[in-house]
Amino acid sequence: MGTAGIARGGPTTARGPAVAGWACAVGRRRGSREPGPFRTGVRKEKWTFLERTLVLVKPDGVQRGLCGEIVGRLERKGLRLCAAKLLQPGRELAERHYAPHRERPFFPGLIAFLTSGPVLAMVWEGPRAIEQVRLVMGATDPLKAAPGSVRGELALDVGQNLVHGSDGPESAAREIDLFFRPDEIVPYQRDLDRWAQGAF
Ligand code: RTP
Ligand code: MG
Repeated sequence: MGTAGIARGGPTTARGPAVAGWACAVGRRRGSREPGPFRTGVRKEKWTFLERTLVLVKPDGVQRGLCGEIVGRLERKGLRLCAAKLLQPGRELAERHYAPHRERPFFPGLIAFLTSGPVLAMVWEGPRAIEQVRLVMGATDPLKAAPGSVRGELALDVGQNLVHGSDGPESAAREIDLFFRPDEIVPYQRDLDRWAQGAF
């Protein structure tokens, strides 16, 4: 199974793969040895799942010195960084990563751009991390992105829009597997997760 979920095997939840370490530690279902779902909030009404998502600071973001800005925004959001590496994607990796867009007219330019310089590849995790990251990134076209988002505030061009985030559980699993081996993803907990991730 993909590493968007449990790094070393385990069940897949309805929202995609659950992340074993934190879910087990914080909210295993009473009497069950299965990780997650766990309850969030003191009223214990809402069930949610930790997700993992692939984030790339694209070549324009690295060249513009915006890695720290983008990492900082995701950290301040409360998400947890669990893998990171700087690499220059080759054509094969870039084409596999953006394979769903293979037939689109912008595909050749997209591949040329993604292979043009180093990217910072990361895995971030947290409750509904896939959507949370997309919110921090903003819409694909910077003209349509919310003003406070990365793209809305820092980008001008739809092609050079600084950052990539997986768009769903299946793509997250696929993309994390493309960029990271399972043993490169580091499960750990922070005390602040209790305060930032709704698991108090
Ligand atoms: P990403 O995959 O990079 O996170 O971006 P996204 O989900 O917001 O947008 P997506 O539809 O997946 O498109 C992937 C990337 O292709 C470039 N693009 N160019 N010229 C165009 O009309 C066009 N449309 C998309 C963008 O760089 C976009 O991020
Ligand atoms: Mg996309």
